[in-house]
Amino acid sequence: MPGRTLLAIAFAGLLSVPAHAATIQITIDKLVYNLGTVHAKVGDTVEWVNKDVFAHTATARNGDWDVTLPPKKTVKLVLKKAGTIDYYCRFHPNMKATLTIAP
Ligand SMILES: [Cu+2]
Repeated sequence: MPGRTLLAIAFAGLLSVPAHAATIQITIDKLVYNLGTVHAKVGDTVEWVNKDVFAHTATARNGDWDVTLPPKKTVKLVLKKAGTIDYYCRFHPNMKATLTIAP
């Protein structure tokens, strides 16, 4: 019977990874991130949709990532590290938001 138990654990592990990963969409319209605070988990994907006609960035204050968002484009980032990340736009420092990433 131990063989069967091991198999069950392995199978559950395979299933749990994709089932928990989510894609979170954050839209930028008229110099504003539409979601101020977003709760995510390690492994989730954040997708920034830039609806403006100029470029923005999503720049983590702690230096973990710096994503450039060209005009009218969507850019994805897979979250790899847990933490509370305040981020902003390097071109428009008034644009600010927070991502809390659970392990
Ligand atoms: Cu900007």
